[in-house]
Amino acid sequence: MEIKNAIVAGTGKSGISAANLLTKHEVNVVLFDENEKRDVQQVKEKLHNPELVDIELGKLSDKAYSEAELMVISPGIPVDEPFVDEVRAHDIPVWSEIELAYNYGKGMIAAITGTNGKTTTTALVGEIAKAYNDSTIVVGNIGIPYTELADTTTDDSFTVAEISSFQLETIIDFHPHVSAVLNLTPDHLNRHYTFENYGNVKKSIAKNQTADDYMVLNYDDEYTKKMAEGYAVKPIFFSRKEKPAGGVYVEDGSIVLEDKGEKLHILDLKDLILLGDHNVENVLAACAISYYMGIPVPVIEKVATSFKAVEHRIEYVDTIDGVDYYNDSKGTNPDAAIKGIKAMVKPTYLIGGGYDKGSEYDEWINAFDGKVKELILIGQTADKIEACAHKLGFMNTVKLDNLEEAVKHCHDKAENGDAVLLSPACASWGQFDNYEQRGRMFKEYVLSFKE
Ligand code: UMA
Repeated sequence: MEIKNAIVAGTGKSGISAANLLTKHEVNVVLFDENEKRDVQQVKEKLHNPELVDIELGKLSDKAYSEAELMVISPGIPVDEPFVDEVRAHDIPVWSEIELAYNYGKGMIAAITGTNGKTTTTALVGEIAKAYNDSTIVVGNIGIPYTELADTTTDDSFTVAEISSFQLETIIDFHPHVSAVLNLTPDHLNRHYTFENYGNVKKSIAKNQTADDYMVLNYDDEYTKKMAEGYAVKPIFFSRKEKPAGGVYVEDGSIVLEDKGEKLHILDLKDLILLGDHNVENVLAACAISYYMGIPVPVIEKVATSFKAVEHRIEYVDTIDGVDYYNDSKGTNPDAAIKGIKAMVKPTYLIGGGYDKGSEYDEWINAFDGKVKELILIGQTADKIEACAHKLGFMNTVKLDNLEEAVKHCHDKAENGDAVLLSPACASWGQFDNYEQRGRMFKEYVLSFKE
């Protein structure tokens, strides 16, 4: 790139990585954050070439506006912030951090978006890709900024990127070989204002794709089904319910993929460790994405059938004395916890409760569907959830002091063929720093019964 001066907006992960990538290529950077209280020293410590970076807080200087040839924007910054308008008024192009990375990256890109399941699908495709190609990076919304690793790729590399709607808003030439939109339900409407805008932003993941590229779409979702319309890209549909021609779907308990009139058997659903219909959809999408990246079917089958959930999301921990233990500490609200209990197929001891965010628990308890043998409650919300359960006629509840006691109780009571699920429907605060710590402690307590 022939750029000498750039603004990077945001001093979070994306902004720091973008500034490091630019300064590595000798671009002078004004690293800007609207938060005047940002700790400058802390930011500086993360910069690889601090001598090429001026940090500006609160407002951008006139010098920055007059000298910059480009602004790279972090995903958390709304594109209608007044300073972004001002930057545009100075004819300075605004690029997503993804766009910047794309300009330095090489090789084949798979870009995955959607409202739910992005992280699991990206992680699974990432594992499949790594098993086939050592030179694979897994980046984006999943947690490692694309700009952090883009420069390490070669023509033979695979980039597997989880891309959020925030990151898509300001892409220009970003062009994945395989894109995917997993599903679409209303989310982030405070930022995109309408569901239609949100859908259009998601759809734009394919705007630069050509007839040589693929767009993997959920056939069971009325919105994603139509997303390739008006684009040159070849749509590849996946479906859990139907058998779209030329797509990837479930037939007789297996995932099959149709290609050039031939039906390829990819894997048997019974061999998956991942649980739940939503995960079958994620695996269907991952099979399609990997296949169209050119990865052989046996590699896809081997990795997909040994893939465990992303940590803390209905994550299989172990089987002890015939009892399966699952950690769904990420189930921090009733909606997420409903997915957790729906995924269970065995009689389940369910551990719930935690910090009170003012949620209602009726729908969660109604989703138990006869599978919950006992609901073990801990934390601030224990009384509230118990009252709700009793009101709805679910009486098998027990309140305990903490997670350790809850796990011990389950271990004592559960019998061969049962499952134990931590899926609290509440935040962890009060007893833990965050859901990660809660999930790790759960696993530790479970595994202590192994000996
Ligand atoms: N800031 C401003 N003005 C604003 C808003 C923010 O100056 O109006 C500044 C803040 O003061 C802060 C910085 O911008 O210093 C933060 O930037 P950021 O919010 O973009 O955070 P990053 O640390 O760069 O993390 C981002 C993604 N965050 C968001 O999209 C909100 C991370 O996704 C992503 O993992 C990371 O880049 C690497 O690519 C997180 C997320 O919550 C997980 N994503 C949403 C989701 O999954 O639903 C989309």
